[in-house]
Amino acid sequence: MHEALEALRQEITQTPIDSEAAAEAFRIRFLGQRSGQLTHLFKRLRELPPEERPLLGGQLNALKRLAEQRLEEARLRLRPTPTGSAEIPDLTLPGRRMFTGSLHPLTQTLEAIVRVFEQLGFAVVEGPEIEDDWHNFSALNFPPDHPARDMQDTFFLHQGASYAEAVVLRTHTSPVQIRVMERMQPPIRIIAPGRVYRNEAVSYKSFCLFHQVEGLYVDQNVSMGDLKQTLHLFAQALFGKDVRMRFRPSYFPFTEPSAEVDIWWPLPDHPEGGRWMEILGCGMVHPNVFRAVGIDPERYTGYAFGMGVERIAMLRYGIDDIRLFYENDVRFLEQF
Ligand code: 2NL
Repeated sequence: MHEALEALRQEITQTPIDSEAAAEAFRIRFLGQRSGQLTHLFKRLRELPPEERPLLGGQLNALKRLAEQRLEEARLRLRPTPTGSAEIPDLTLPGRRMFTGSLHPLTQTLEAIVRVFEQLGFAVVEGPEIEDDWHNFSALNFPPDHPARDMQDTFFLHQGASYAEAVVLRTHTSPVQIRVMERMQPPIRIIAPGRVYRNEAVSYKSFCLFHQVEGLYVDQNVSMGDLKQTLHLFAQALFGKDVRMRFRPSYFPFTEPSAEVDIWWPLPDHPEGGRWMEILGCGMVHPNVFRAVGIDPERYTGYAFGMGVERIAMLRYGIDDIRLFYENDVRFLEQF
């Protein structure tokens, strides 16, 4: 027994424990409840004469403690040490800047436009991007042979036997306003922001989709003067108090009279110090549009306007190619 204990002591001290797996093998080999060598010897104690038991029992317990200590030491040694936890951080280093995204320049511009009209009392309305001929064209006084009704200019989802059966991707957000006028009587004061589609040759100045904000104000005694003052307040809010503005006569099927609005855009390098830039189209709502939606054109008048969000964003930020808005190149986007 004595030699057996001494041999075991040697084994316990000399068995290398250099991994988690080795530690577990060590535990099973010496301390395992079923076949551990120490457990085995403890069982054999009972076979000895009673007077020898205390001495050998004490020695066995000492060996058991030795095995347990080696195991504990190995586990502490093998435990993965949390890296750097003991190092004192350099508190004088500048902080790392958190990466934050930003809103797309078109979203920022659209929201800036919408905010101005909300402050002027306009309600924001949205509607479907797939429209029927009535809401996109006919109710807006487009003649049956208007070029916008051509495959060349509009994306058709369904053509039908006659133009009136067409289903299209909306070419402007006017149909949203038609839908509002069909449902309610004046006073109506709304803006309709959203995405629109036109089948154009893609280039730096036109894309197959873009964004619009249209506005509509219908009540008794709404005048062209109201329109000019409202649009002037809008231009001041977006381009500054000193903005210069001019109205040029124009034509749209759905307004009469119609105008296009320019603002003076100062350019230091330009021989004339700047140039007039078109920012929107507008006019007094055509009586045929009122008739189409069931509003009495003898009783009510109204103005309407429409602007391209891309156009205004390009002016605002000095962007020279409309396609940049849709490429989602981070090197472009992170500048806003
Ligand atoms: C432009 C010009 C315009 C309108 C849009 C409109 C809507 C209804 C009735 C009458 Cl429901 N008019 N909208 C009027 C004039 C101009 O847009 O250059 N858009 C990008």
